Amino acid sequence: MKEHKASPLSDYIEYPEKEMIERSERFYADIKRRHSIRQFSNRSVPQVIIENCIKAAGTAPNGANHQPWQFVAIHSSDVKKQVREQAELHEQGFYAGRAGEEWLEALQPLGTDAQKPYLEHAPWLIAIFSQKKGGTNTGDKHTNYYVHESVGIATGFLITALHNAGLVTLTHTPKPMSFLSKICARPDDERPYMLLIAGYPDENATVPEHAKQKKSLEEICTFL
Ligand code: IYR
Repeated sequence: MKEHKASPLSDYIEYPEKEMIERSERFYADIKRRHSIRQFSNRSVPQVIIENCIKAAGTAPNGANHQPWQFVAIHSSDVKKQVREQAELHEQGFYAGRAGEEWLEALQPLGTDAQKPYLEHAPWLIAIFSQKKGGTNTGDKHTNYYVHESVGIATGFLITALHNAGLVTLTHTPKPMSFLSKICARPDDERPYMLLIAGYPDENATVPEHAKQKKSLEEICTFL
């Protein structure tokens, strides 16, 4: 490697192989219980939990460590109402035909429609923005690299962290999402990436049978 400033890896933990197997099994058993939920309770969730989960997301690997993301955690009822109104407006067009027949057919087993009451009822919406320009220091205006990959991984960390904390989530990607930039007052060089809904499940929450159908290891993985 070329010369660069570095410090020793001091927080790595090596587990005995048996424990590694157990840990990998336990993690799989736990993450298997994560489901996208569309029926949320309006029970409140302390902000510190959301803060900790976003801090976890902020540790994701990313291009040149520019951390090309911004998380807007929305708790305000007024802002949530605006998001719901705008999202439903766009979704109405989507479900009325913009999606096209094939897409609507693919969504049929999920039971989704243009109504998004959870955007108002869930305690937290987290709007995730990607930054084309930036740098390791806030305010930098350098080029960012692998922005989509970086923000995607951070979003995965966030979903996992929220699940680990005991909350449920829904990834929502209304199309177009530009209204989120306006509502969240984000600058032009940031793009809305995804909207996460987070909270407790409604006591009658359901999981579509379709969503439980996971491909087997043999189907998703090849060992060479
Ligand atoms: N954004 C729409 C449609 C939708 C699209 C996909 I792909 C999904 O997996 C689920 C929904 C909506 O939220 O209803």
